[in-house]
Amino acid sequence: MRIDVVSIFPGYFDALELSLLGKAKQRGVIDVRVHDLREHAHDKHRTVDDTPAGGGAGMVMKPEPWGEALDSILTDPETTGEPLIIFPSPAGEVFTQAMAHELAQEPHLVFGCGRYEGIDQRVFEEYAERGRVRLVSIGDYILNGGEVATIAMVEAIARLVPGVVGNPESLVEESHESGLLEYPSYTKPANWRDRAVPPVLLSGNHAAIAAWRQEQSIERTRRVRPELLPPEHRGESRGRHAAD
Ligand code: 6GU
Repeated sequence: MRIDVVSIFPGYFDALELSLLGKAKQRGVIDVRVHDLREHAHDKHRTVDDTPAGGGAGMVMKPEPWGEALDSILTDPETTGEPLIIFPSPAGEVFTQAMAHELAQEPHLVFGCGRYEGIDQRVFEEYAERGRVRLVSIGDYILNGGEVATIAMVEAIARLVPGVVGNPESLVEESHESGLLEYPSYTKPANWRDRAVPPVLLSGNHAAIAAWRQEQSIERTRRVRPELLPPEHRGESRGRHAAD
């Protein structure tokens, strides 16, 4: 999978060199290319923003650097097919695990990270007319720009690309994959500061362990995220646990 990122802060994406994603990059499973938007601003100060048309607070990103940056990716001889362009935006559709799976099927994603009060609307219109564009939010809160949202989305998407996560089984039992939150995990020692690992997990009874985990997932989801459960399963919680 190829991923291009356009940003005025390319340094944010140094984080993608670390851990599993960094190794996947080294192995060539994912090909991440980060572009500095300012390379496409040609005045003395490399200006990428200007005052909003119609007045008001803040600054808006100018369309010309965006047009040049995105065109250079789209016309790159190594770009084949039609990349999906994602603009992280608190005004977009909400990113979910289902969307991560959908986007992990794409051979080429382009993330356009806006800052300030956003990007001139004509940029979205231009690329939506010429290809595929989605505005995507990572949740109902405001970040200063699309960079951190892009890192979150790239991590969620890339770990679903075959060959990025070493043991694909570790992908299936996680929160949100089943529609439920994940059950609690324990390791050794069997007792730590007078706290015991639940005995069923040491019983060797695999059916009983699976049943306990399922029950823990449902109960945790009911307590913490009841809206994830079908309405008929949203009954009274048995009370909030200290660690939730
Ligand atoms: Cl994608 N961008 C910004 N600036 N803030 C956000 C967001 C995105 N998603 C949630 N908050």
